[in-house]
Amino acid sequence: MTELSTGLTSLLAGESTALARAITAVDNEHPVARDILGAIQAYLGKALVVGFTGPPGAGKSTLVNRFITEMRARSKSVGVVAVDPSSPITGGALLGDRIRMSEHTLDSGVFIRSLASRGHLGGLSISAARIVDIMDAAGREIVILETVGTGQSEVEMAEIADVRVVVLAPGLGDDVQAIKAGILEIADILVVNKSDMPLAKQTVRQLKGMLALRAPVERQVPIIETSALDGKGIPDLSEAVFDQGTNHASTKKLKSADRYRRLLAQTTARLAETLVHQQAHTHLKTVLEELKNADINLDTAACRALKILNENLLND
Ligand SMILES: Nc1nc2c(ncn2[C@@H]2O[C@H](COP(=O)(O)OP(=O)(O)O)[C@@H](O)[C@H]2O)c(=O)[nH]1
Ligand SMILES: [Mg+2]
Repeated sequence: MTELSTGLTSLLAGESTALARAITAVDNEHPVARDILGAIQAYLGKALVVGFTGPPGAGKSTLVNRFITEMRARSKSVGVVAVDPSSPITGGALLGDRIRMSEHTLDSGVFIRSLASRGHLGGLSISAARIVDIMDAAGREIVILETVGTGQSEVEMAEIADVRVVVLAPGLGDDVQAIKAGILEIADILVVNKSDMPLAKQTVRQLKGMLALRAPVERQVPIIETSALDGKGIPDLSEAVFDQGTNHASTKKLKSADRYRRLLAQTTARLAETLVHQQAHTHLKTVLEELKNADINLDTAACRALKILNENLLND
C-alpha cells in the first residue's frame, strides 16, 4: 500500500515513470490497476481529450505528430494514446506510428502509448478510456486519442473524446460519398488532409454538400484543410480544437460515470449481438421460430433471448 501511495503521488505529480508504470498495470490488468483507477477518480476532468479518427492512410499519425508539435509550441503537456486494431503480430502500423512520432520521444512533455486491439467486445475501449483517465490524472493538458475508423472504433472514440476530429483525405476509397454517415455524425471537426493533392478541393466540396444535407443542423462542423506533410493548416486545426473544446456545450466532458455507463451499454449490446448469432441454431432456435411464426412479438423475443443467453453464459 505504501508503494502504491508513493506511486500515486508520483503519478499525480505527473512523473513519466509513474505514468508509464500505471498504464502498464492497467494494460496488463494487474491487480494494482484497480487501486490506481479508484484513487484517480477524484482527479479527473482537467485534460482536453482530442480524438482523431478516420480511414487508414488518411494521415492521422502524421497529423497527430504535427498537432503535438503545435501543442508543445503552446507549452501544453501532451499524452497520446494510439489505438490500432490491426494485428499486433504484423505490428506494422504500430511500429510506423512509433517511428513517426519519435521526434517527440526525448521531450518529457510528450508521453506516447500505443495500444493493440486485444480482440473484440470493448476490451479495447475500456483500456483506452482508462489510459486516457490516467494521463488526465497525471496532469497532461492535452490527451490525444488516435483510432482507425473501422466502424466500432469511431464510436468508442466518440465516447472518450471531448473533441472529435475526423480525418479524411482525397482519393481514399471510391468516393467521399462512400464514407459511412456514422463517421460524419460524430465529427466536431472535419479535416481534409493531404490538401497538397489535386483532388482535395473536390473532397472539400463534397463534404460541404454532405454536411448541408444533414438535418437538423444542430451545430457547425468546421472543415479544415491540412497538409500534414508540410504543416499547412495545423494552426487552424488547433484553433478549431480549442474552439470546440471550450465553446460548445455538446462537447462538454461527460462525467466519468456517464462515460462508463455508455461504454457498458455499448459493450453489453455488442456482446449480446455476438451471442445471438452464435446461438441462433442452438439455444435460441425456439425463440427464433416463435418470432418467425409471429407467435411472440420482437420485444418479448428479445427479453426471452436475454434470459436464455444469460443462462448459457453461466453454463458455457
Ligand atoms: N501528400 C500527402 N501525404 C501525406 C500527408 N499526410 C500524411 N501523408 C502520407 O500518407 C501516408 C499515411 O499516413 P499516416 O499518418 O500513417 O496515416 P494514418 O494511417 O491515417 O495514421 C504516409 O505515407 C504519409 O506520409 C499529407 O498531408 N500529404
Ligand atoms: Mg496511424
